[in-house]
Formats: sequence, structure tokens, C-alpha cells
Amino acid sequence: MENCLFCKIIAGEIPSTKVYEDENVFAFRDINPQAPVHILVIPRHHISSMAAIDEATDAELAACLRAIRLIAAREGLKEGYRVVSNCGPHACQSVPHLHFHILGGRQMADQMA
Ligand code: DGP
Repeated sequence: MENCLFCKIIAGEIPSTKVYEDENVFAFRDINPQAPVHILVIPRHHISSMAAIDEATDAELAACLRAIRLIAAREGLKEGYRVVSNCGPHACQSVPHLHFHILGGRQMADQMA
């Protein structure tokens, strides 16, 4: 989608540190890491947020989840990791293209918010 930051990253118009891609998914390191490992997993197809996943195919959604598992394993996150998808203003979503944060490499707080 025109003017979508993450669509521009997928297209290579904005540089990123890619860690994984397949026909449905693109994944890259977050520009402002909140943990030693902080990776964003996004569908190639522009979907604005979790609130719009009816626009995604089951294959696209499954591909995102399978990519998360694969990337976490590749990154050596044996002690675990957190997966976060901020949806809308109450969750402080800042980029309106569905994305899953993988956070790992340190102990996470036991509070979600
Ligand atoms: P959220 O707040 O959940 O919408 O997360 C958006 C994330 O996107 C945030 O952690 C920072 C990251 N981000 C924003 N702009 C860029 C960029 O140009 N490159 C990369 N690699 N990450 C970005």
C-alpha cells in the first residue's frame, strides 16, 4: 500500500535488516530494540492490524506464526520469548501494518502492560 512504512520496507524502498522472508512473510530487526533480540514479523499483504485480519488468508496468518517459531529458534531463544501485536491507539500501535514483535534474549517483566 502506498505510504505504508512497512510496505516500503518489504519493497526495499526503505532499508532494513532482514532476518527472514517467504512468499507470505517478511521479518526484520526493529529500529528501536527493546530487548537483545527484537524482530518484527509482518505479512507481505497489507493488513492494517489485528482488527483487520478478516482481510488476510488463513495461509498468511499461519505463515506469520510459523515464521515466528522458526526465527525464534534461529535466534537461539531457548529460554523463551514474548510475541506482541499492538492493535490500535489504546495499544499504542504506531505503524498501521499488522506486525508481531518477537522480544527475547532477556527476562521479561511478569506484567503485560
Ligand atoms: P508498534 O508501536 O507496535 O506499532 O511498533 C512499531 C515498531 O516499528 C516500533 O517498535 C519501531 C519500529 N519501526 C518504526 N519505523 C521503523 C523503521 O523504519 N525500520 C525498522 N526496522 N523498524 C521501525
